Amino acid sequence: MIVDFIRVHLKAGKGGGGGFSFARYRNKLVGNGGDGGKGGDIIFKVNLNLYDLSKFKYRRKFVAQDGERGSSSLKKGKDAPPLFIDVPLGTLIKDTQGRIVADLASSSATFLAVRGGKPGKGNYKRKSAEEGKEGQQRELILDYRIPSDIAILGFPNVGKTSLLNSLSGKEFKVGDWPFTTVHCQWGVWEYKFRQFTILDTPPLKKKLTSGEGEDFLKHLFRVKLILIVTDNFKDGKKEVEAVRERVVKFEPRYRDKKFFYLLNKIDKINRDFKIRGFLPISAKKGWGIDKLKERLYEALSAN
Ligand SMILES: Nc1nc2c(ncn2[C@@H]2O[C@H](COP(=O)(O)OP(=O)(O)OP(=O)(O)O)[C@@H](O)[C@H]2O)c(=O)[nH]1
Ligand SMILES: [Mg+2]
Repeated sequence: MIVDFIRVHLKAGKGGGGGFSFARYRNKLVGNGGDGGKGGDIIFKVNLNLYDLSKFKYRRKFVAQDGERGSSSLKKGKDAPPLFIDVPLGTLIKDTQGRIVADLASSSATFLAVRGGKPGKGNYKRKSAEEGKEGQQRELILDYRIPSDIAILGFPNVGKTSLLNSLSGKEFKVGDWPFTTVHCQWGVWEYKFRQFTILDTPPLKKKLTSGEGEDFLKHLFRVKLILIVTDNFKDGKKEVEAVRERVVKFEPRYRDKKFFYLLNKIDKINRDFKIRGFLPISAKKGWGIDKLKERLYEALSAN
């Protein structure tokens, strides 16, 4: 199971205190303490080898190093190094009110979350040395949204995972019973020298009881194209529209995504089966898959 939501507590480093020391100069004691070093910042950065937030189950509190104290002969304390926290590509960083403060959606994205404290001045040219300032503290929420180009959605047992397998050449578990897939899983589809990520989702329930959530729909956030699959030859249109409605109800902004409707299992009827508004396929036999690939490629290549 992927961990996709976690709260972390951050504390940046305190600034180093100013040095307090004296040197004798023309028979007088003169202050010569150097300034302190800056406290360490905490910065989030993307690590492409991470695929969820499970590492944060073991550590949620992060404290950056304090700056070094200044010392005699005007020697400045060392600045503390920043503490980098690696997160998977696709992590949203939110404040505790749920507002997005950063979206780490590219491999080079970083986010300076808390700043280290300012250092104190040493006691040269002043009577005493200053203390360094405390570093910022902050609670943040990490909300991972799988970076994927395409998502496959539908009611139970319609052949979503079979389609993922057919496109990606993988062998995720397929079963002739509902709710075979219990968590989101993804594969890579390579076509014409490009790579696309495809997300397979757990099935939507035909009827939701009140209070029941389908939180995995949050992973459609980054998806450009949604494939709604049905195997209902009679009422397929109604079914895919019910799925679409559920998606848009979950997040009204999903309305702007591209939707394709797929009628699967046409091998149960015949190879040339056609129905308006649907791409007919057989994920099992590979029928219609080449045409589907071409349509997906076109849709993803257009802006
Ligand atoms: N005849 C036929 N059977 C198919 C086809 N695609 C999938 N199936 C079968 O339908 C059943 C369900 O397939 P899955 O791919 O697990 O369906 P799913 O939508 O991922 O199921 P859940 O994860 O439980 O929602 C399996 O027995 C598959 O072998 C197809 O094109 N033709
Ligand atoms: Mg499945």
